[in-house]
Amino acid sequence: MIDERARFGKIKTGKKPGIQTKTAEELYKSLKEDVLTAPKRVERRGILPCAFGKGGTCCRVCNMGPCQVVEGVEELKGICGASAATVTARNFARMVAAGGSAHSDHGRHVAHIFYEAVHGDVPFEVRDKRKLKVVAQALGVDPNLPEDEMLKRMADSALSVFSQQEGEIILTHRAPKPLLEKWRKYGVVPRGVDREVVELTHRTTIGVDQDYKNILLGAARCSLADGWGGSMIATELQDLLLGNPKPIKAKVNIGQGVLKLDHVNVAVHGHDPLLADALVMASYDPEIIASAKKVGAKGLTLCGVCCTGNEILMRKGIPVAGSFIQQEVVIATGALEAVVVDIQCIMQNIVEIAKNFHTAVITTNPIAMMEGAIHIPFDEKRAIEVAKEILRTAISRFPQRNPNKVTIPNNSIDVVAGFSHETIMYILGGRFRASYKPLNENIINGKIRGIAAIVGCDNYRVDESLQVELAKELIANNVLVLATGCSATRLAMEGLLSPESAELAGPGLREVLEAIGCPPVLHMGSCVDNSRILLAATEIVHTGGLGDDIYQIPAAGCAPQWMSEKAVSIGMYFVTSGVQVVFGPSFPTLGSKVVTDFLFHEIEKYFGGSWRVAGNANEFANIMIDRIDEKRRALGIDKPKPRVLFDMAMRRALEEARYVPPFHGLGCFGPHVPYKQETVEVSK
Ligand code: BF8
Repeated sequence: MIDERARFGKIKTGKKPGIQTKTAEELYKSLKEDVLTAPKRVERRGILPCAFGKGGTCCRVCNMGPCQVVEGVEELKGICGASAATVTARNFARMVAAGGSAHSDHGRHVAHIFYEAVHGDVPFEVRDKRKLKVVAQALGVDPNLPEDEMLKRMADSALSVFSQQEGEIILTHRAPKPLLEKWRKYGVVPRGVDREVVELTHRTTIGVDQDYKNILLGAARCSLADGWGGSMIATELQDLLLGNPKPIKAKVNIGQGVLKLDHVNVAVHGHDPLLADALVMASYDPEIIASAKKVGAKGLTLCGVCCTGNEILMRKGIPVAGSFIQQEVVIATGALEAVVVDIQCIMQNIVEIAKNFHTAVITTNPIAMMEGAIHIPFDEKRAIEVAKEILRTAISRFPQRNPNKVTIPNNSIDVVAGFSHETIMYILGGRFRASYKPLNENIINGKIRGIAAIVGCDNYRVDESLQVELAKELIANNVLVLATGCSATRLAMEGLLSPESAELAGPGLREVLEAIGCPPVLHMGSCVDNSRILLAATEIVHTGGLGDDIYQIPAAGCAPQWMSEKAVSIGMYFVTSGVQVVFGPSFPTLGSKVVTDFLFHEIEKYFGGSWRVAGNANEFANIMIDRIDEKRRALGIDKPKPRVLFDMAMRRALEEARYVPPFHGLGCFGPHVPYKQETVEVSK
């Protein structure tokens, strides 16, 4: 049995599955005993999910099954003779296809709006002119064309990437040359994501591709169409339309100021920042503010949940009330007039929770509707009008709010978010020599041991302190942490996104961070924004001194609480781009040693990256720091650094001492002026 499987056997799914932060425990109490919440459902179902489903060996692609397959037992192959390796590879590939399609359908939507914006059909315009030429070049458009012409060609190019039938999608040419050559050698340079997803879904149906390696290489190709295609287009065009994030001070977690007792409170939840942006614009409208006042409120307050939250936090400084596992508890405050949802990660149960209060659940996308919700379709041509209609619906609920049912704990915390890959250049290089050179230099001289990305979801079945313990252990060992998605929100709630938490860093990292007033965990955005990390890694390679390919950088990535198929696609495009990715506490192919061996070991010979699984913070940290050290050795920059070993007492101390730092501003950046509720109040 391979080591990872042995380790999996010992993995616990969490000390107290379903029990979350004090905020959540407190707020769930406001619900009647018989209301079923997600944590209660975890408790009532028991801890362990089906082992066949979990390990990837349940085949349900035809109606002779479902077949539960056991590796190495001839009688327990599928009825059709499918081996555990084939079944597991198929299931894994289908997760990649589904996850990649979610990011990329989002990206296509953004590309459509970009197209309409440059043709003057929607009330959005290109706000980030500085980035424009870079993205034009990346899309194969001459940046010296007159701006109008350039924009139109960019819009055509971006849209055509999705449906490209043959040849290499142009954005893959941003990757370091040696990496692109490897992709070419193994035939995984992607065509458009539409083709890759359809092909991968086809080849994993009954009786098509039955060679597990071939299926997994197909998954690699599909994942690249997401990371270097659909997701990258989403990020780049959102930056052009909404502005490239820069460090911004804001609040995270449920608390006064995030939700306001005397305001109409509206949460935006999902992944589409364009809808959220329209809501922000509409919230300034004097007519909307007057309507709120008419029903007895002092104003209107917006907050975010999940990745929509991350997007508006990064660009507007609008607070994030919660991550994925807090979507129910935000409603359980009783203080929300509406939760406005778009696509992805919206739990059906929120409608049931909302029924206990006056809260309206408003769906906005025709592909993501919910029984029991109000549907107000977001037509981007009438973006502001629709946004106002949504806000008016929320306002109309305010008089129904029951003050006795409202609990707003005071748990919000100040954070600094908004670290795009371009911003990192300015932060580390300073305004006058914007470059990754200082970052590379500090990695080479050993002050920064390496870089770790903590990305992806949180999960009701996993002890939520895992990410936090891991981040603290990494930064104590001089590893700079990049975070996206709900992981970033979780780390934010623990104070790790403040410059003052540099105190928790090892001496080398701390010295670098304190010189520039930078937090030890850099919030790089939502899940599609993991493409920023690909570009940051590429920039590090191009800057020099750390090898000529991504796999050589002293870096590792992880998703310690992954739950969505999107995380599998993200992990796969990082592995195929040369990064070691650690998932936990489970991995979806552990039912097949053959497939797991390929993904954990053999694939490294192809692309330089590989998968791992870990069960607790210490295992994650060990794997990631070992990888970083191995890369330092290979580069010949492995000056010995004492390793801080965390014993149980230190771990307990970390858990007990929730770090709530004072906030002193943003070092060299000074406070960036955030959009906030204050703005709403000003326009009385
Ligand atoms: O795309 S991190 S729970 S919200 S899937 Fe979902 Fe996971 Fe959160 Fe954003 Ni990403």
